Amino acid sequence: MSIHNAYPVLRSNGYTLDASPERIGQLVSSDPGAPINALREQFAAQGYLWLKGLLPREGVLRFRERFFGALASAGLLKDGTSPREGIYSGLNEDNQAIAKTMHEIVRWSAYESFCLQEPIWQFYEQLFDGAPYLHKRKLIRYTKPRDVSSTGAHYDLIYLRAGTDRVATSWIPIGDCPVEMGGLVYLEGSHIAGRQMEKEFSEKNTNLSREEQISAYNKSMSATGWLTKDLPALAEKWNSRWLVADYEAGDMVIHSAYMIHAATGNDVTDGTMRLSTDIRFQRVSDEVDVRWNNHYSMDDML
Ligand SMILES: O=C(O)CCC(=O)C(=O)O
Repeated sequence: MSIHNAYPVLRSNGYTLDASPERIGQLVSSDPGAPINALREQFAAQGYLWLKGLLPREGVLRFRERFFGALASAGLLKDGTSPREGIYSGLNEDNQAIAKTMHEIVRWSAYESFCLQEPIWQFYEQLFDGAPYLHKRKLIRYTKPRDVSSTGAHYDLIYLRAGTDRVATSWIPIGDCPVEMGGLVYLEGSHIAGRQMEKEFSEKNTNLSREEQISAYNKSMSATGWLTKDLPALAEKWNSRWLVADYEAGDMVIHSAYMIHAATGNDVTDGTMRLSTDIRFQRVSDEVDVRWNNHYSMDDML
């Protein structure tokens, strides 16, 4: 469904987003070919940039095909469908086999080179006006239709407190991701709130050990590090709107380390799975949070 006329009902972890115009809106898109100074200013003002069509679409779809192809033997895909479609089988997939393959996928050269394709690092080189560094810990996620759990509201610095705060996250849809498929949603203007919250956390945490201060799970945080799962209440609290988008393969959206974001559930009816990766860049000359110097693993506590 297009969001230009009406928003579909959007849910996140059992909460339904308020669809009033005061609480929901549309992400503003940017032309990746615009002058870099204009993009820098827009990034500083919005806390995000939705770079339409930065990547060659066919390459993104080929990577989708490779990803789901690797998980086909674990029973994830519907019989008779192609990995490029990524249609969920709806059967009991082999979760152990999936975990093993996911562990391998984050180490694939093909994945690394997807994340480091030229338009991405060249964009960051311009944005940062210096050599970019990609964190080794990279996340790739698929979401099945009707899965109730989705990413709760947070800003990324919660998990990255031991390095520079000049980190930018790239969230890349690997396939088309219309609003109802549950892509990333941003709380409008929340990079200001995120900065304020982080300041309050660090003031509260001065008496903690260094290890606790940098932990996303210290006593000032929730069990998951998320600010909340209740997206409607957060929008009320900050009198803001959740910004949503019909993402397409080839797009890349980036956000600052303070920008509050979350995901909504995948509510499509044709079984298509959402696939995306989220990866983090910074200037190579800035301090790196060493906890991100390893590949993702389920027990890395980040
Ligand atoms: O894809 C998701 O569900 C969450 C991604 C995320 O939190 C991020 O890009 O920082």
